Amino acid sequence: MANSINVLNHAADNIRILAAASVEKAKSGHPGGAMGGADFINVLYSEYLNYDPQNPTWVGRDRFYLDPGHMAPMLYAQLALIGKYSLEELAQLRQWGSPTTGHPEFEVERGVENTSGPLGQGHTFAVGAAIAAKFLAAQTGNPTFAKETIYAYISDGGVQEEISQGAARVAGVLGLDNLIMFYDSNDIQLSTETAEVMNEDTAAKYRALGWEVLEINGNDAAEIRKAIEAAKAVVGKPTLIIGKCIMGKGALKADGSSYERNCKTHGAPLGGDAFTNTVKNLGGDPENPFQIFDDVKELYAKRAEELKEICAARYAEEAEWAAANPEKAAAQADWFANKAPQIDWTKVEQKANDATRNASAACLSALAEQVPNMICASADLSNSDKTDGFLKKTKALTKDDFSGAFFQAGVAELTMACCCIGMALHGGVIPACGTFFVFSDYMKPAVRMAALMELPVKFIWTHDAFRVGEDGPTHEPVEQEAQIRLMEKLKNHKGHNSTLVLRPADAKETTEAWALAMANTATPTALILSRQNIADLPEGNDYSQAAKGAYIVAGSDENADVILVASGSEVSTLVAGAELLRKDGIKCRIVSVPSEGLFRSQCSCYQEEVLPAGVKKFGLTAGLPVNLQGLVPAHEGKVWGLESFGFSAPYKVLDEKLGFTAENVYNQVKAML
Ligand SMILES: Cc1ncc(C[n+]2csc(CCOP(=O)(O)OP(=O)(O)O)c2C)c(N)n1
Ligand SMILES: [Mg+2]
Repeated sequence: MANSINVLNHAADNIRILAAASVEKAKSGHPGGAMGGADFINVLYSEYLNYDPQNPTWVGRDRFYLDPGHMAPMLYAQLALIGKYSLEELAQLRQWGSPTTGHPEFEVERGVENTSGPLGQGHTFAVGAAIAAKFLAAQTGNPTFAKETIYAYISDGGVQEEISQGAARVAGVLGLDNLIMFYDSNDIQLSTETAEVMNEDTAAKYRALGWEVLEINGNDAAEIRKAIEAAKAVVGKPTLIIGKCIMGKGALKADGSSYERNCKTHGAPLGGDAFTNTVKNLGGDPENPFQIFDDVKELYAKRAEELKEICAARYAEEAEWAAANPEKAAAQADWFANKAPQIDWTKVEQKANDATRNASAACLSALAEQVPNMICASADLSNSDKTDGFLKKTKALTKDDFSGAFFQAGVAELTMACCCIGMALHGGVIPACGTFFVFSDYMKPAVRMAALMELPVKFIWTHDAFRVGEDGPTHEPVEQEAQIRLMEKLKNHKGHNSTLVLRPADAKETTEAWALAMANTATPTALILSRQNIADLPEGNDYSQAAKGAYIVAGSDENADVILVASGSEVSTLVAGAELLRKDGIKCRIVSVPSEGLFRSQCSCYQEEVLPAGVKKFGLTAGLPVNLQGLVPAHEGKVWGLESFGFSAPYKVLDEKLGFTAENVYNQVKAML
């Protein structure tokens, strides 16, 4: 029997009270939006969201992504109603050591699939999760994935963020009918009313992008219910439910007048008498606001019973599928356990003196054949960033066919990165995405989130230096490597480098880099690859040492007079420079450093062995000199790098003009010794 609207309204008021009370207690946070959205989240959790309270990581669960992470008090209050957070924990909102942090990232065990601090990314993660569910349904045949619904919650800020264009385009073009997004359209944002900055017809915009759009009163439980029913029945399109919501619903000021629709409730406690009046108005006890009403307990106890039946039926279907497909079921279990896939790298054959982007294509080709749960994406550059190595062995995901494994993201780097993060959040999928290195700038906010959340997304960045040449300075990365290497220096909460950044020196080292990337299930990995061909490192080079982050290249001299240090294509320039130096009797050691972060994670004895203190050093980098200054201290030598933006010219001319030649290595080292 359907729940009475009175009980649903009472439960929504309960959420409003708990959200406002936790912000009040914390003396910090965002009550207004949370109070307005309470009706939607309550109808969703009490009647529609399918999850297993006893098994929060159930692979086939529905998922709820909250784009406006500032509304976390609403989510925590809702999760308290289903027993995932205690009332004491709500009272500890935003405090040191408390699980009720501001803008929580993800905590699946406690029911938080994700909330986004940076507005706009969160609902794009949901798009990625919806892609993952469709892909897994096609790959495994497990009927559970086809029954999964991804719910996203977006607010005015998320709609205004540019990424919403990319997210909506992708969801529309792929016909993600497993995605239902609720837009909390409350006409208010942080510092203004929404009308001051936005006069678009949002419904028409989403319709034009291929969405079903429903417009309702977002504080009316019956309308919310009807809209979710209608959305679930839509085939071939994602659905946007635009709910007109009242910011701070039920809030009263200290003088008893309405405190609804007021920007001030966006990001500050209601405060003193306003809080007291509001709680009373909502039927709570201002002295003791952290309570769950008895009828609300009953509502959720009833839902828990329903969920037992729903889950039992779904588990039975899954078991039947697993019995008929034991190998796929075993593989699926490994995928969701985030196990590194077994890969036969001997299948990868590298051509001599190849560009590392081509070497990456050879690796991707093997991965497409050997890793069935990998999705590779490109932002419309697959033939340049060489993710086409993967594409050639599979096909693109399309609206009617998710049996491929290539995601054509269109020219939308941030959207692509966030979709990949969403796939990783969903679980079961290993996402990778490629574009030009200079456009990593468009992706940085997502890389940061992947790093913070410890998600093993692979970022493939090619055209790694000024050797893009004729395309000119806009296309030539200079400071990008320094930027991304900061993420190697930044530790995650487990104490590990938050991102693994690898810039391999030649084709064979690229295979090692990809092997490290695929073995790294703990953090994102960035691969920085060359456009131009690179001479192979000397015969006999032990590439397995790349796993140590830096190592002595084959052919280095004993008792070196100078140590030459670089990553990527500059290593081969050092090798050529060393040939000239040796003619003068100068003994050279060459060190390839695909990852300083990884090298700094080795024991100090190894670091000292490779780069002993007191020996002269020369570093060569096509990026900012800071890339190598941690390895080449000023008192021991110098770093030759780029000090300015690049220039437009054929790359061989640029090499000459900018000093990336064997002759310049010779001259610089001679001047130093
Ligand atoms: C990328 C990004 N920019 C800015 C902010 C800061 N911020 C948080 S909420 C908000 C306003 C959001 O308004 P809306 O989404 O309508 O939420 P409401 O006020 O309705 O709760 C802003 C600017 C942010 N979290 N993320
Ligand atoms: Mg708003």
